[in-house]
Amino acid sequence: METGKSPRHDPGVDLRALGNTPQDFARDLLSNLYYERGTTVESASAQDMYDSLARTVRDRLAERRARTAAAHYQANPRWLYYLSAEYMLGRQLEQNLLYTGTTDLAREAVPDFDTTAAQDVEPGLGNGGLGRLAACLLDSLATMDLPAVGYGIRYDLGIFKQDLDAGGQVERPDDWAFQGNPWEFPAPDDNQVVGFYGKVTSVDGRREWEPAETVLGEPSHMLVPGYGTDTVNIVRLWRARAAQGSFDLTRFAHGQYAEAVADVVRSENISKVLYPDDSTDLGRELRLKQQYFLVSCSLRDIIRRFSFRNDGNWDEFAAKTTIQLNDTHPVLAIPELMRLLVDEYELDWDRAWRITHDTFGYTCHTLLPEALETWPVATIENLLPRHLEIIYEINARFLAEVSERFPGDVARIQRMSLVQEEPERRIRMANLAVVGSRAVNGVAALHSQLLAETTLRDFAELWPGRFHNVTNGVTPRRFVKIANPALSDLISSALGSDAWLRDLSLLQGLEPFAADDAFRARWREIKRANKLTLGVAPDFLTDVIVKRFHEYKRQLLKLLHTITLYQRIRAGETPAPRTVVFAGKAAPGYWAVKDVIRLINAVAATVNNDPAVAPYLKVFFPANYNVTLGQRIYPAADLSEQISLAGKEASGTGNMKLALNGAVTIGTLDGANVEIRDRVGADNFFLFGLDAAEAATLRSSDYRPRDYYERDDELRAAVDAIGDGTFAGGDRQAFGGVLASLLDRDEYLTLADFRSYLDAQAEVEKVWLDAEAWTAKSILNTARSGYFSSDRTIADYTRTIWGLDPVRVNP
Ligand code: Z16
Repeated sequence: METGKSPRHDPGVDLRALGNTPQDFARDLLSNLYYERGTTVESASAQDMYDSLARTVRDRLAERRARTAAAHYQANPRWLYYLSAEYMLGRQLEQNLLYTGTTDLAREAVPDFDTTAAQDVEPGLGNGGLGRLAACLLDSLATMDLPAVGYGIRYDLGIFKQDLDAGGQVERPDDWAFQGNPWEFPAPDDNQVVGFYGKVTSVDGRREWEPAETVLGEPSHMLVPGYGTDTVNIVRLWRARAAQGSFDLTRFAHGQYAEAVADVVRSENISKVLYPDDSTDLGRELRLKQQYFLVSCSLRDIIRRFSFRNDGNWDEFAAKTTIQLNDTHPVLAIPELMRLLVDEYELDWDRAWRITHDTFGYTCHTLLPEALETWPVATIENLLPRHLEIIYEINARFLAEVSERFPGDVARIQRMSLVQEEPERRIRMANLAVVGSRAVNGVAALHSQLLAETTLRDFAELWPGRFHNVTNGVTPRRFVKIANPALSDLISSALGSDAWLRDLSLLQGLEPFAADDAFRARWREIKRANKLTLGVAPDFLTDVIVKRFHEYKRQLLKLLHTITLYQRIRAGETPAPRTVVFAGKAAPGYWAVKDVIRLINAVAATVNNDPAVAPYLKVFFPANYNVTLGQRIYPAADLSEQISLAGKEASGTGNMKLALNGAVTIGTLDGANVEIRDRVGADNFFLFGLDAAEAATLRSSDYRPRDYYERDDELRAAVDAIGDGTFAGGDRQAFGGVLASLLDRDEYLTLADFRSYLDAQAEVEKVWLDAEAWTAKSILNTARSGYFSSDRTIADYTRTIWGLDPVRVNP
């Protein structure tokens, strides 16, 4: 049982009396409407009805949850704890209806189901790939009956909402739980006290940290059901609350009312807002506070859970507990566990270090140097003085080990040190993560290889056995079954069952259907219908690039191609009709790509308002790309654009969602594209561009983008159109920044890859015009992408890193 308060209490009643007849369901719905919302069917608002429906569904999961907790208590298993600053859970209602088998019951019981379901808000507690991966992994863990808890932060404000104003991005706050969150169970009694600042003193030869400030962490959890099983795990999210005594009575007594609550506000700000930067590190103190807040609350909760069945038996801790660090954001867990074991539980250093090291695994998600977190020593010293001492001690012992292995290799010691010296002293969080973990992994084969050869090379030389690859995956429940019901039905009828939803390798069985005319026609019909649902032309090729905006992802390359298509059409060519779909958010301070968004929308306005171009080209930029919008775009896509500069995208996961929905990829040899191409076959993938080695060589040479610009007429015309006011009502300054970045620096080699990309697009067009040939490739992409299920990812983690056993839940 997860809280451990009265583990063996048997209420002696069968809660499964929550029946699943239409009468049972309707009665429970009414009961929630009356007793939880205090209203009636006649006067219920859409929100009342939604909330009551959500509770009715949630109660069915809660009953499974109770049985899961009982089975876990009984088994006393080894646990996985996933620590992540981000979770992008996606909408809950449709998923939970599917997982409880109550979709039809709900449609019957709820008067206006679609309006009701439209009230569902997605908790956007993440930026992009990393947060969505966390959610997919939790889904697969539960589906595979693995005992796991996800820990995170319950931000009041999730990832900002994106509006487009005159084509530019405008951010609005995402107060996602404004109307309440019916999926969440608060557990205020399990709160934890978190310390900050203060000083460290020696007491009887021990170090004692006296924080100057304390904040409460109040948990709540959301249910994480497995598909096709009774297991329901949880994701536990911490919210900051002011500790008792934060209210300043003296100030209040002096009439300083706002000042009296200043400390309360300061404390509660810790979980106020998600930092909206994907793959760049801004280094704000509040962010470090968030990280320590997550880590401190979660570790104490983990120890509480451990103590419940294994109290005081520290030598069992690492056998019963494995903690996975999702990027460096939760890496303070390493010095924090050391502090708890050494200072609070009084273990000696060596024993504490063995336990700590054996407990942690670290997943790295990047190769970009600017994404690797470092914190100024001064910031850590001020906020977490005892942790800095511990980091220094870890470093001293670690560097002694390096010196012994590589005597006199000063440069190596400087590179590997947890402390960077220049230009200011900073703590390197990735180095700390590697030193303090039993296992380190990258997220795609190429990424893991490049990590070991470049970013983490010194560490891979020292400890080759510590380095692993675990290629990312996505849940087929959300991204095929829920997102694309018609295609899912077709797949199930072709395969004779829906067993593929729990064993995605079964999609292989679709291969023969690639040669079946009737099946191909049906496949095309579904794609067509999905395009209508998205609101794009059903007979145009739907060409999609949907992801966070980043220069390395090269949305600009797609735009240069789009401009070239426009110019060709203006010159009288008649290419195959296509809709180019761009979607994604830019970090609010990332002006280089905010300009790209503005430029895309300026091109869209020009293209979409030109009647001569209308039969051949449209540009569509739906605002606010999130999980919900993704679920509408993937099923409608024909062509998946994965065009990052090789060696920059760690994995990508949109590439997998699109391939599973029958989109054919055009891409570079980057991230998981490499593995997608290996599996679907080179004939069913449009490859272009420099590979990672070539890109690295060109970047380190004297690369001159202007040479490419001058030598290629179409490239020059496209670039010139950005600078000559074509898309800005004649204003030549409007996109000057974009123009200069391309011609003067072109950090991500967009111009170098342009011609190769256009050649590959010509190949795309040729195949597209042969509808049967295209459909066969589309089917084979789905049939051969079963490997990219997050169930396979979890199987890999379980085998190579976690060593977990499933715990079956009794019916
Ligand atoms: C993120 O979403 C990713 C990396 C990172 O350092 C920080 C954030 Cl917030 C992404 C990678 O860019 C992407 O390639 C990968 O597929 C994803 O993490 C999941 O591993």
